[in-house]
Amino acid sequence: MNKPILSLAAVALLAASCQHVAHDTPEKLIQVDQCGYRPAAEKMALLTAPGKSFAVVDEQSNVVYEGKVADAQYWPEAGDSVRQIVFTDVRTPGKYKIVVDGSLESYPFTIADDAYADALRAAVRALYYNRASMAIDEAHGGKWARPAGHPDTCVLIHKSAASEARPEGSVISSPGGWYDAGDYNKYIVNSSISTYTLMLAARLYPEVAQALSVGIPESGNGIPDLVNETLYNLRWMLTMQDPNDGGVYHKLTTLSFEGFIMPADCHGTRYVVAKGTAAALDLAATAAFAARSLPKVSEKLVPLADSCRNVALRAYAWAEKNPNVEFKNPEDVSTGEYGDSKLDDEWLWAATEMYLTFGDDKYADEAQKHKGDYGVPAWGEVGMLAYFSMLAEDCCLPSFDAAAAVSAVADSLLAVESQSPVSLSLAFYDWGSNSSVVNEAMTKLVLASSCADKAAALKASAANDLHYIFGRNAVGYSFVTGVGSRPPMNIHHRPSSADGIVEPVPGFLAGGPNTVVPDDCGISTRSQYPAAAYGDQECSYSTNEIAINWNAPLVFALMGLAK
Ligand code: 9MR
Repeated sequence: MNKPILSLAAVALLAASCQHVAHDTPEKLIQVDQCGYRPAAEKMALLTAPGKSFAVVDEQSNVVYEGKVADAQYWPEAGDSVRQIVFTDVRTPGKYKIVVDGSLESYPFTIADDAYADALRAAVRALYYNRASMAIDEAHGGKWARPAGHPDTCVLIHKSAASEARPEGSVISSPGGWYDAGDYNKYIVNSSISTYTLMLAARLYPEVAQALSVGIPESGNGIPDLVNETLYNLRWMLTMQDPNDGGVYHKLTTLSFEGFIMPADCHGTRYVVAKGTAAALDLAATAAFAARSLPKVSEKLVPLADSCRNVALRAYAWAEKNPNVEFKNPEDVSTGEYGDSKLDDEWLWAATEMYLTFGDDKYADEAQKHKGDYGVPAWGEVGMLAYFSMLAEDCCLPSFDAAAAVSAVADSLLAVESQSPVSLSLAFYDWGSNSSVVNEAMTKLVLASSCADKAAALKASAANDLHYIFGRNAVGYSFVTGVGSRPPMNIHHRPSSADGIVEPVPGFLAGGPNTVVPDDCGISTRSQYPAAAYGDQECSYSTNEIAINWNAPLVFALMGLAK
């Protein structure tokens, strides 16, 4: 049985042998959360080599705890055997390592109340670094400062988006917003879930948002930085509505992806491309949520909230007239598609937000038509967001039971986790699998904030999601740039590639392991096991890109677990 050892003297022999072993890719052998653990939390690391006993050692090489390594269990998704190292009883804040059998040493980790504070700040700052149309100055960007690119004040109407009032080739202005990902384009569908997720975090965790100082140009203006950063994207989103008919362009993009050059060096013509129902509904939902949330943040935001009300009403009305306009890339456009042929979830989300903001029964009736079982959120799976908003408003649409809907999903996640040898609720490694992990955390945390008797278990499970993200995974990486001892160094992100700086722009969550495109770097050298199929290579757009909709739920999870 594991037992704490109080104030043991330094074990010189142990420390000496640790040094001997430390360099031999310990990350492959002991997988620990390289960011940290909160003092009262459950604490576990994984050992992928044989081992019998372990010690937790502080910075002075004092052994503070000793225990037995658990029996090996097979982790099918990783094709490997893992042994749990449980050290929950170590609660004293400090910096530690785990040493197995006196000869294997883990990366250092902290135990601290604010174990995730730096990661949270970095994850929000990453969005700032991805701002289009403005320079990142040195005062706020440090060594990642760069000149402005993509002013987007002269954007052409693509032929797929032409209308009588705005014929093909006419010019509109649509500046600002975040670059979507490692590419420089801006997509409404993906922006919507990202923006909503961050606004919901500010709404559910106001104290955390208030205390979070991010160091962006707007800092100190009386509005929480998280909201300031989010508004940079929201304001752009509003410009994607055609004021003539309320329709919403699906994306703002070059015809094909730009090269790996800096924003200021990009001069390709930018277009807004085809209006679509998913874009209209997603913008309506996001704007409706903003309309009722922003005035609660600050009176200064009332005018913006009013604009959001108008945009939401008109976008939703356009969708009512055009209920099934599916977006597909036009022949001459090859950038990200974010295509979706199943819009029940978008209807449910939009109708719910509209009802919660405007109170008109017609929206509740529409939501009723799209009631269903929706899973963990993703850019093309937004039904769950309707239930999140019902919970956040502490009210329900007639005949909806949001708590039951979210509980059903959360319970199934907890069931998967309880059977997992690595305490992980992720069952499927899709493109952006790391975002599935943090969206699972978000689902658990939203429920935790409205369901007191399940809160502890849900938060413990969400903490396991973060432990996975920060190193307790099959490849031993902390998946967030700049965080931990072994973060990704070669993300698929144009500025990180072209800026001549060794370290990538910090705070970005890499997409994570999957087997969807095994050959994006040529002949695959990646594992055939999904949980291990990750490559820290710039060419690996399917495992090592970054994206705003992946950082947003990371921010949410870090905020939800901050207290
Ligand atoms: O995140 C998207 C993923 O779910 C899709 O499977 C993939 C292929 O369509 O596209 C991903 O989104 C990319 C987008 O299309 C363009 N910008 C980069 C995004 C992240 O890779």
